Amino acid sequence: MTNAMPEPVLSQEEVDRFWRDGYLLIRGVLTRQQARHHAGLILDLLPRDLRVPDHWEAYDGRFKPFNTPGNQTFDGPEFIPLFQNERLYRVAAQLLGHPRLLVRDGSVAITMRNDTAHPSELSQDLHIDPAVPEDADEFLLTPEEVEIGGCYYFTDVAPGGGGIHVVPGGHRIVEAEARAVRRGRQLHDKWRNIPDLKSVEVTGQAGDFVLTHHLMPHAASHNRRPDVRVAQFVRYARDDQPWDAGERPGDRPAGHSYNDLQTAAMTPLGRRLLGVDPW
Ligand SMILES: O=C(O)CCC(=O)C(=O)O
Ligand SMILES: [Fe+2]
Repeated sequence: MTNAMPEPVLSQEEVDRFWRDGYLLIRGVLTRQQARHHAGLILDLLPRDLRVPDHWEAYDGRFKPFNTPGNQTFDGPEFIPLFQNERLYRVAAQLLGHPRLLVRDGSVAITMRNDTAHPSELSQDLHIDPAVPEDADEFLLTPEEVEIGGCYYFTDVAPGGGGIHVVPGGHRIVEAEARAVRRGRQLHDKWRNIPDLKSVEVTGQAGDFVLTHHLMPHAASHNRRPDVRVAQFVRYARDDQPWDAGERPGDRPAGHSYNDLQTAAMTPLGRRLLGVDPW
């Protein structure tokens, strides 16, 4: 493996659209068959007797399985392919203009039909999950700080089907607001509750990936349809990300903690993205 930029995937129009809107749907990152396989793995986490474990989150028909209490990352061997998808890596490298990336998160969500008469279609407050730790007072707003996150859809997500909501151009609104004040990272309850923005639902098909800028306000929505929505979240950071992927440099123990079954599932690219091998 070299450290050269991988072959670009997106057209210039798509690159421009991502930076303008702050999000972009990438179609067919997985085949429908691969998507169905991963939907099945995630649905199988839900116990047959529907006894939802205490350490999972469950709000408004949206179940967030936790791997172990406090740990929402699913990175067993069967999930490793989702972290090392070649096309998604190339897209993230192209957008970040940087070939040496690290991948993280790997949390999953199951959104079932929910007929609640809630006045908003959103089942969460609009928020961001930025690379910058919550106790930092300022965003750096440098290119190195930018992360690209988003979610795989493993099921078809039709309108009203619990698709993620985003605010077109919202990442630029967040940046401008944060620049205008001191302690910009601390606005709106650390950006966990962003008021007064109009969001749109991102629909898609099984195997698509919704890319989002890390300053993009977003939220989960109610699923009004019979079909379940199954998704997984991953994020790409440059290897010179100043916050060490959401933590302060040095907060994380050196080296990796993957076992042999996990590393056996990793490609050479995956080993670098997951921090097993150096870039
Ligand atoms: O499930 C979704 O569509 C979005 C979830 C989300 O943004 C979160 O849990 O932080
Ligand atoms: Fe989020």
